[in-house]
Amino acid sequence: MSGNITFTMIKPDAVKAGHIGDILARINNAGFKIIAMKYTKLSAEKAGEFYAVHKERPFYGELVDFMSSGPIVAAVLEKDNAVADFRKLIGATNPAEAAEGTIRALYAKSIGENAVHGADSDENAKIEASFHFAGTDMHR
Ligand code: 3AN
Repeated sequence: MSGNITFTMIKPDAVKAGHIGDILARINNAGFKIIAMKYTKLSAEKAGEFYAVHKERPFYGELVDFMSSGPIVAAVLEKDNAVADFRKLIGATNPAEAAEGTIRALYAKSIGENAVHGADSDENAKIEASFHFAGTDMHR
């Protein structure tokens, strides 16, 4: 394997606003290789399962409703230092705090509807990638 992987989703707000192409271009230009990708929609049940770690947080219900409100793009990305570099590319969770030029600064509306997801550790990247993709769907 030539690098680490991370897992991303382009969230319903950014899909609805027509930003799929722009966001994928930024991901490619930052040196990430797409090794799996699909246009899909999460059921409330699947969204709840994906975000189960946040079950006790006050925004869990809102997060599940939002993430199942419309189609998303799910993808697995490969690059050296993928997890940290991708979180740098997307910027802080709250777009008001996201550095200039980051994907969230450019495309996110709010802390809840924040355009993209990025895995927060190598371990979670693997878990999240296999939540959405079979090993045979990943192509290096
Ligand atoms: P990140 O996605 O930057 O890792 P987390 O793991 O703290 O951020 O939160 C996961 C997701 O939960 C965020 N992407 C965001 O959509 C949502 N979220 C986080 N904090 C809030 C909040 N205060 N209100 C509403 N939604 C939130």
